[in-house]
Amino acid sequence: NAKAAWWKEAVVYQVYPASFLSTGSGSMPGWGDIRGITSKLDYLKHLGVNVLWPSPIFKSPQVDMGYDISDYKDIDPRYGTLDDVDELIRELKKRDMKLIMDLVVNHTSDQHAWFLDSRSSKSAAKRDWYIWQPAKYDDNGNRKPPNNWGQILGDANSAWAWDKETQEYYLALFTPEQPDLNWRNPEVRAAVHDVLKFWLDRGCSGFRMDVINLISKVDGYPDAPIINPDVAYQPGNKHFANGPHLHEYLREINEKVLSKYDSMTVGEMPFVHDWDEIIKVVGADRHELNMIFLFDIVSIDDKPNDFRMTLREWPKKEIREIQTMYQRLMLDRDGWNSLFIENHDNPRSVSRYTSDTDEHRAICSKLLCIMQTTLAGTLFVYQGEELGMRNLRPEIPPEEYVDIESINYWQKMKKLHGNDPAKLEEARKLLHLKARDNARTPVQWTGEVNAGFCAPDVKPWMMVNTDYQTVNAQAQRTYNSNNDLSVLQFWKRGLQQRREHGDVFVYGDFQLLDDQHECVFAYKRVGEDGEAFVTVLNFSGKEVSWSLPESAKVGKWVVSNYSKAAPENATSGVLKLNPWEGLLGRNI
Ligand code: TEU
Repeated sequence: NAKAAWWKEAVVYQVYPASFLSTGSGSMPGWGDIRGITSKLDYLKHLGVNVLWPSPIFKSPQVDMGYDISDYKDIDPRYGTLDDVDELIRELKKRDMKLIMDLVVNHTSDQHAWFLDSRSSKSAAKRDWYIWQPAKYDDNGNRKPPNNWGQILGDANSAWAWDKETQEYYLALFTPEQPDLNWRNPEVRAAVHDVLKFWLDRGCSGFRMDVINLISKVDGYPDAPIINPDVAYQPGNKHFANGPHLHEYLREINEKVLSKYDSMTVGEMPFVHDWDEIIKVVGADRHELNMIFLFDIVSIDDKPNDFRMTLREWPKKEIREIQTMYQRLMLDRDGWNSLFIENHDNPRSVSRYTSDTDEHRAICSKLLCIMQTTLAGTLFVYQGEELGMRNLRPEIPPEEYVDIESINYWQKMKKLHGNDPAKLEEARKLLHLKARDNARTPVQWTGEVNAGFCAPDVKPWMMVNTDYQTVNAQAQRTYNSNNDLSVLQFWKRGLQQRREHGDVFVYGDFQLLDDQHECVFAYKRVGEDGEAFVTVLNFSGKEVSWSLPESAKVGKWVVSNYSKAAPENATSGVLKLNPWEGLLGRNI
């Protein structure tokens, strides 16, 4: 296969280090650490993972859980030391696994030495490393920020923060503690290249690049269109997502650094839906990035063009429509894409796209597993997804949420709707459904106190989900109580199948079998040598009848989320699908 590459076949596992496993080797009790990750490499290897991506472990004040970095070349003591990372890399290599680092270079922490210098005076050497603008004034002489862009992680506020000392605003799209770097300055770009080299030379094999499409802002900082008239500040996306110099900066990174190493890159790319623009970044001949994270699926329940803490009803068939677009992007336009439905910024997939009731949680986690392991793209699994971990239970009071976005949202809602219990209740429900906290609870390893995440007498940095006694890795080591595969075993088998039939599942053609049905997503994958599989997924809690088309006759069903044995469904004609049933069969 001429188009084969290790990073296309890779199964990447995202670790959220604070919540993965705490061995007590870091400086903070109840906080996950690097040695905790190293100690679980055999677990990951057996699962079928070959690339590890930890969310940022660099030195950080942790205002946004490490997405605010104060030193790119050192490790936060809460996680351990550089020596621990070297050991992690050695242990990964022993197992033929790779490490990619989370590179956050749209912004730094306000405690980074670069920013401390930049804010020290208007004539500081690094003043121009960040984005400084003078204030504006209204008719009454009141000071105003340069424009109406809203802060992404606290949409009541301005994206511009006022610096009293030097009497100017600096741009900080996420929180005031995360000032945006000025990529127009070649010194900034050289400093970033140097960071990449540092980690590649240390043995890491690439990068996940945080909001990499926001690094080039339009000149003049025009106001954003008014989406929500109730608030002063608006989403400014269109003025900084895929801005004027993005491609130039990405090619420069490639030419000066990445092209000299055998590495992989995955860029986070929110707010972009224009396929011509997307292919410019991931087209095989473009030399920009290997792949990106697109946001259509993980923002399926956001109001269009609005902030993430909004909610809309969405028809089930949209999953099919988006996945089909993504598949076509790769096959028809020679691009490549990532395949993910969970990460640390989103609620759990089983809760969000399917049903997480005790009755359906395992079935639905397996349904999603069948989808993820049989589509084209580089597959990303988020910690706990392989266990069918679900959202926090709805009765948890908002005051217990710890993420900065959740805290900002809840404070804003209390201010806006403090006297309106109905509206406040609506906001509480939204928080429960959308909070990033849902994905950040400690991994549930066992049914013991603290779910085996940290010692029983230590308080974990954030609450453990209350369902840990039933949902945990130990309970899923073998068959579950019905003598059926556990979610974990099901994932293991799914990943093994994907590996064994990579020509079909990673590289093969994708043929959608029905573009009309309200909730069935069915497709055929065909390898170069003609080997083919049929996937049928019922994305609804109802029984559904669905006819297999002539082109998709099945010789044998090989996987069902309802039974361990070969499923008894019909292999041609009308299929009866159970609620949330997923099937995989060999095509004849
Ligand atoms: O996220 C960027 C991003 O656009 C979203 O996923 C974001 O969290 C969401 O829109 C908030 O409403 C990345 C990181 O993954 C996230 O954890 C960081 O907070 C953010 O960048 C800033 O570095």
